[in-house]
Amino acid sequence: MQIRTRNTGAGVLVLAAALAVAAAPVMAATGTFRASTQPVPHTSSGSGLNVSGSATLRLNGMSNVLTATITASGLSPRLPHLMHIHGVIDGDNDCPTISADTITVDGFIDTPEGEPAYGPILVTFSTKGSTAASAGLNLSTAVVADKFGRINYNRTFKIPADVANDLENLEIVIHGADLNGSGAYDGVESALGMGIPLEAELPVSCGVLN
Ligand SMILES: [Cu+2]
Repeated sequence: MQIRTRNTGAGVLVLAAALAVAAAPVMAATGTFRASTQPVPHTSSGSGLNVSGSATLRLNGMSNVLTATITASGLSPRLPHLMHIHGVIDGDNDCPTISADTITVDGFIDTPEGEPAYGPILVTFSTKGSTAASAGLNLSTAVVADKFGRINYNRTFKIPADVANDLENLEIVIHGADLNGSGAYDGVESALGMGIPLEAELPVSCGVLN
């Protein structure tokens, strides 16, 4: 049997479309990324450190719109908990071990000490307003745990293209522990400065997205 190819206009269109795809910028994969977050392994003790959670991020790779669902338990009740996507784009990211406790050697892995492992803030899981890294320490828009120390966060928003392209290489980090059980973030100031107590920024749960 002989198969003949006819040179139709449609063939030219298919070729043109293929070239257009090749020339387009790299698009993020549409899909679901998950992280199971585990307690950050501090050796010093305090309230609100035994935090485990689950993050499900659904990404639309066309628009870079992310629908994030994050649940966690074991958090300090009725207090705001900063949550972020951390990482170095295309870098080697992971959750910190206690060997990260190198700056203030106090048995706690604070946010700056954890950064060599999990990288800088890339996205802020705020409840309203900005979700940019620059909103990362804004306690007034952070999710607040209920009286049982649980959070159930859900928000849909656009993320930067480079973050969308590298989601499977990044981490979810949840912060904040009322170490002394005073009902507020107080006590020693964070190494981050800016008047923020260590309790407010202390990483308590971390998980690798995949
Ligand atoms: Cu963080």
